[in-house]
Amino acid sequence: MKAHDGMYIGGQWRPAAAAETIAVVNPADERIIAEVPAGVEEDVDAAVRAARAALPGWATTPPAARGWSLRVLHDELAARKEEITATLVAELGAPARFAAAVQTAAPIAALEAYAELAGTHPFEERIANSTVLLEPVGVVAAITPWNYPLSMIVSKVAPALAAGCTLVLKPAEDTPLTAQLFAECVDAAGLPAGVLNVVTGYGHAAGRALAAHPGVDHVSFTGSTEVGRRIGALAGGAVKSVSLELGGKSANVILPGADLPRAVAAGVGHVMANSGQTCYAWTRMLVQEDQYEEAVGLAREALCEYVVGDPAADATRVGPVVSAKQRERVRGYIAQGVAEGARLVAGGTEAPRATGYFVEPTLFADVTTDMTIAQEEIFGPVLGILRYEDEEDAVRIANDTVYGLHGGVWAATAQEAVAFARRMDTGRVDINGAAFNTLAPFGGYKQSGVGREMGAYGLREYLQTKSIQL
Ligand code: TXE
Repeated sequence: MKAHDGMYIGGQWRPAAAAETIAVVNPADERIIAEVPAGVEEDVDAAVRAARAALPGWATTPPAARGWSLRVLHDELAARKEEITATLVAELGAPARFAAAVQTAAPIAALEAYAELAGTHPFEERIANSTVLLEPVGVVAAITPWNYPLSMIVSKVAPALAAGCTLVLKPAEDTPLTAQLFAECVDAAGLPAGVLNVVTGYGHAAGRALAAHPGVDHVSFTGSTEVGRRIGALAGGAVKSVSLELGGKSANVILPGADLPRAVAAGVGHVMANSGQTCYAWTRMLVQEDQYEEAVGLAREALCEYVVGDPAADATRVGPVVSAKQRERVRGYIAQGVAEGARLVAGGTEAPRATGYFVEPTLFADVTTDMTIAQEEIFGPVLGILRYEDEEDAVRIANDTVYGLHGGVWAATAQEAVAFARRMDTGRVDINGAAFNTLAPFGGYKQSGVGREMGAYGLREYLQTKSIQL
């Protein structure tokens, strides 16, 4: 696959400072498809300088004009959507249909929404004798993960640019090609040099150097809670602001009276999407004990639809996980689930294909909150079903993890479901399969993170507040 051997800095592809490269592997066949440069401190420093140099001009560009630039960027991405999808299939192993609809079309639509928001968001308000100005926070470090490469880039770059910030993006080492394509689109859209810079590289080198760089004013990170904690500490020490979107262990609570077959099927689909590599996936399904075995049977049936296969094939619903490291991690959790006494209803540790990082879609019943698989993020196609006695018990179980990113509630009436949702310690809840709203705030309670993404709340992360008294 086509890849750049340099970094996109100051509106140009510049030679990387070091010779080391990172091999990009297609997780479906384990073949190396490209090499990208492994960025070092020198690359990061050059990128931060370019972002700083571009900041005064971009910050003072009228918001509507920034929105117009984002719209041009949107058009560039939309014109290359097939290429983006093919790249996502190749470097992530995302099934083609899912890659087109969810991994490509959805973030391109989100970008358009941000273009609109740049022109309409109030960057100034009056409070009694004060004028309150919302000003760009400055140079942003965006560190993104591999599971939704374009979505994660858009969810940081678009609001930051709309707010008037400039950025350095460090994409995940597993999926750098989508980020390079994104930089090409930024370039083609004619955005001012330096407003977006891309440094590919490893987290422990380029990522760490970027998060620690004194020329960065705000760090926006999505990834593991472990790394998020480190970045939070670094940012705190330097008194710079930070947004952290971390792991999840979300509960899908099915209350008696809900449409059980629909709720179970949707719950299974939520976890199997993107081969289970979704931070907000409903990985714990909670079912009342009287309906428990029926739900387990329905889930087993629903799982049959999630056939593992070549991600490039149209019919494939579950592709490989992103890397050998992730496959071993997921298999380790499955083995631990069995060892701790959960009932393996479907799937397991056996590889469904000889080549590629595939994991069998797996279903556990008799999962209890003390088990590792009920507490830790597995990040693979693995669903656990837990039993509850009554509503109090369901609330207790739903809230019994260190995470609080998302959740689902299914009930006979929306009113009943909303009453339950109010008691959940989580940042976002979908009732009875409600549609995903890209304008609604997304982010975590507890150890799922700090700050919000999406819509006006996402934009707010990149603004700082000044009040002028008259
Ligand atoms: O994440 P990392 P990994 C979870 C999920 C997964 C686990 C491990 O449970 O199984 O994390 O995945 C960069 N300073 N999520 O190892 O390491 C790294 O280069 C600065 C949930 O891939 O957190 C990449 O760009 N940056 C999650 C990004 O951080 C560093 C999505 C994420 O990588 C760094 C992905 C450092 N010291 C994984 N170390 C979600 N919330 O959606 C790494 N990075």
